[in-house]
Amino acid sequence: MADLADLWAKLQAAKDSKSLLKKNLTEDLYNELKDKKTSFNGTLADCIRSGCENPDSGVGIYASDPEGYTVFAPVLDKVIKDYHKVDKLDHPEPSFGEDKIDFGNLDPSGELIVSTRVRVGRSHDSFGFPPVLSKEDRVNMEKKTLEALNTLEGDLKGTYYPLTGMSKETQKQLTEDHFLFNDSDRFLRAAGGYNDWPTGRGIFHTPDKKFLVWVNEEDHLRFISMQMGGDLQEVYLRLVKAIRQLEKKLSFAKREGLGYLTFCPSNLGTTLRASVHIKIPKLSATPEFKAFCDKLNIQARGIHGEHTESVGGVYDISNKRRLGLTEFEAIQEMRVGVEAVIAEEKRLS
Ligand code: ADP
Ligand code: CIR
Repeated sequence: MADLADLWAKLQAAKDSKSLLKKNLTEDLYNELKDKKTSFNGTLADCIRSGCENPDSGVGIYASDPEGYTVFAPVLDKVIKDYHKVDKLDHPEPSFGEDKIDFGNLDPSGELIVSTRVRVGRSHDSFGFPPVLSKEDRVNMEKKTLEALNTLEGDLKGTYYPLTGMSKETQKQLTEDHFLFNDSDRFLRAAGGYNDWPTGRGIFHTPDKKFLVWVNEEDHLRFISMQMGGDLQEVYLRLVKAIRQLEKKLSFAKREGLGYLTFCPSNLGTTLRASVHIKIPKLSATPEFKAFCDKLNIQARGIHGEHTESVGGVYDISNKRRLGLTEFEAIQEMRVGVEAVIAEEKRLS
């Protein structure tokens, strides 16, 4: 694996790189940080490897471990402010607003919304992120996660399916059906995200697959609530209930002003992405589609995840902001955005 000096040379040679790493890691900062190490043995090389090896990165930097957000703060804070478009890192305390929710089903007639999903990422504060983990760490982390998941009850009770031993066909089917992750992201690969694959990775889900947990994908944990149709309230409340139960059993990495810590600085804060798969052939065909979404702080993706294409006019529409607002505000921003998308699609039809 390339050492830090080689990575830095590659970054300097990448004159056309538009990444936030390239923009924010100045020579002075590089010199200030190059010999630093976290207590998890995380280094600057662990943080910047992906961005140096992939000059076409958008962000280009990950945190080596939860403490990396402190030790490498001189560069990470700049990237975080830049990515999330905030001047100050003063993310509020979590507030899910369960008692204030009144949004119900966003598409009661079921004409446009195919399915609804809300996810958050969480990290164990006692483990590093992928670049500093050993195979043994991954196995221990999986064990600790499972002990907590196995305490879930009622409609959250489920079964864990490790990737080790799962047939390729099952993995493919679960991925196509939008339930499972795979190892196909070259940015994450370069960051060490697939080291020791598939050890320690797996998926926990309820029999109806409405509550799922991704174990050791990009983040230590991704909690996911999803179902067919547009009942955002039911999906969100199920996720909040799961978070409430699991935070009693596990201690999650969190930092004042940054919220919950994730491997990629783009996911920090609430870590919440609430999305619908929605049929919008008319609106998506207009030249103003992107501007329409930007104005509402929502983002359109293809239906097989980030960087994929739309199929048949169906898009993944989600909240864009995750840092600097509460969970309740993020879900409301998504709701308002999706309602506006539905109204516009109907107007154009
Ligand atoms: P995330 O970072 O939120 O996990 P991705 O864009 O990588 O997002 O998507 C992960 C998976 O979740 C993909 O298979 C995607 O198709 C699926 N997904 C996202 N939103 C929805 C939704 N509203 N309904 C069904 N599947 C969804
Ligand atoms: C990049 O920098 O482009 C990759 N490391 C992926 C960043 C992922 N997050 C994002 O754009 N939301």
